[in-house]
Amino acid sequence: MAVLTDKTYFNRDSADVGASPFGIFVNQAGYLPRSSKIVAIPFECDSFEVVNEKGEAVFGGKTVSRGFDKDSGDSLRTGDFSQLEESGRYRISAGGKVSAVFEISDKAYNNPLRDMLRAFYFLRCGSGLEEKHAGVYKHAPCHNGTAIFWEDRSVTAEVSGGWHDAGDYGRYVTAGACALAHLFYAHLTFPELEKLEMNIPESGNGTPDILNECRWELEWILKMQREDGGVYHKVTTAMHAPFVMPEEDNEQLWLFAVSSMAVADTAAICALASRIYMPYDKEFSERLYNAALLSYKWLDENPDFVPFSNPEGCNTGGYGEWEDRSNRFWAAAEMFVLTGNEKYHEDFKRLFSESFNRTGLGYGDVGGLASLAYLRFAENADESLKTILKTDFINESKRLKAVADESGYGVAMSEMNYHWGSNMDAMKHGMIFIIADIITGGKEYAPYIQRLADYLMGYNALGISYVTGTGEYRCNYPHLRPAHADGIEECIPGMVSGGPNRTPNDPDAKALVPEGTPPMKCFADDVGCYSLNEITIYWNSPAVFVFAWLFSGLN
Ligand code: 9MR
Ligand code: ZN
Repeated sequence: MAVLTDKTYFNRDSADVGASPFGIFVNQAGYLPRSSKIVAIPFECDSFEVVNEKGEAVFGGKTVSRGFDKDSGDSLRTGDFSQLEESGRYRISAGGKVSAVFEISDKAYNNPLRDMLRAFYFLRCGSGLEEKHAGVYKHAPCHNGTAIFWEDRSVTAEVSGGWHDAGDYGRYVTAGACALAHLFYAHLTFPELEKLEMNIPESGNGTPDILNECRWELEWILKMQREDGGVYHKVTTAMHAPFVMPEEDNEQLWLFAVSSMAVADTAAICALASRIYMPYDKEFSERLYNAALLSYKWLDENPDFVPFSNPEGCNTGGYGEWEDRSNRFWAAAEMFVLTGNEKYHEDFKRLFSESFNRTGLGYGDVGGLASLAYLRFAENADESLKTILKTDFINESKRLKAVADESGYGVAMSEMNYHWGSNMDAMKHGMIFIIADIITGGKEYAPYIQRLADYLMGYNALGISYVTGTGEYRCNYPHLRPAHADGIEECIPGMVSGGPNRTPNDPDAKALVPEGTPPMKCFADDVGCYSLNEITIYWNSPAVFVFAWLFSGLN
């Protein structure tokens, strides 16, 4: 389990899965001096101490009983050490147990955030990774062969580039657009991010590195667009590759059918990107603008939902959706913001009350991205619609706050959030709180955002940091092909694991997680468990957004 024990894919010891060597749980990435700081103690104990590196107790406090916490299955106590603001490295000790080491520092989140952004670089497809940027994780170019259209084998295209989606080597347009949107809105919301130098091939070219990295994905999305504005839903091999390095996955690449989600998301992300890259590269911005127009034209000409599901003979990711209204809503919003053209405004208004979630921020539920665009960046917006959208985010935040207040850990996660990719929900909830605070100009949700960030980094029922490379006790065996195939014990850093899933969906997870395990503990740091411990670009991206908020010191 994690990096502290000797466990590999082929030498699995189920007995230690989930067992932290620490009995007390904190955010192992650490805390900013002035942030709210809470420790979780899952046993009876009245008081706790914070101990510095010399072993001196520098702070003491009483614990508070949180009663029985049903999501963790523990009788829980918490201790508040927010008043300790002095920079340093500490552990917490209580009842004869200790926590992992953590730091209090103005820079606590710099490295974790940089790692989570650099994770996208490590997922780059096509170019290969050079040692000067990737260090020991360097690898040769991959997936550069010509792709054939599954439905008409006389059609071929060169679609190299982009990011590997996840633990697999597929590249999927809607997933990519969602991750890009989180990163772009982080860039627009937290200008401090520009200061993060990422050591990627483009570093130092005058464009912020976050935008340099995003361009790698955008250039690929542009290649996925056909001349008629239609966009292939994905490019993958027919079947998932075995656990080999990307350059060893040499099976034929296939382009799969156009879906209206992929087209709408392309229009939306290209419109958003067009205005973002304008100050840095006018020519690129214009290409994006034209691509957005072209895909929007396709949407106009194809008003019906064009779903996607895998054809027979293909088992890679589906990313099917039940509707495309939220995608079209997002496209209309971004096009209106970009152009100010009333045509798009009319489309936005027409879609406004269709049945989808106007605060959704996931790959299959992008209405919240549209709302964000309209609320924050539309000129000549309709004030009454803005009021409704503000209320949507505020109401959702109130609902999530109530959920957090019910939870022993104070995290805005309810039982139903512990599904495949639960850490995305945790980070999306953080985004909702941040957006609510921004639009109201308040700081009401700061402690709730902090708690979710804490949760990701070790303040949880397993005491594990779900981010590779961060924390003394952390995920190290995610379901990520190169991380296994490279033979290097320490995982590529900055990868956000999917997290606990109360209904494990893969055979290894079913074998490792006993039935009846409380939701927050339905996890194993095991490379086989793709429904617990995979990584994806769109789980990293909302984490970047939340940690960018912390990094910017807005808490
Ligand atoms: O993230 C997706 C999750 O919400 C779904 O429940 C799951 C099953 O359909 O698929 C996940 O997406 C996977 C994708 O299909 C292929 N690449 C890896 C993704 C993460 O597991
Ligand atoms: Zn590749």
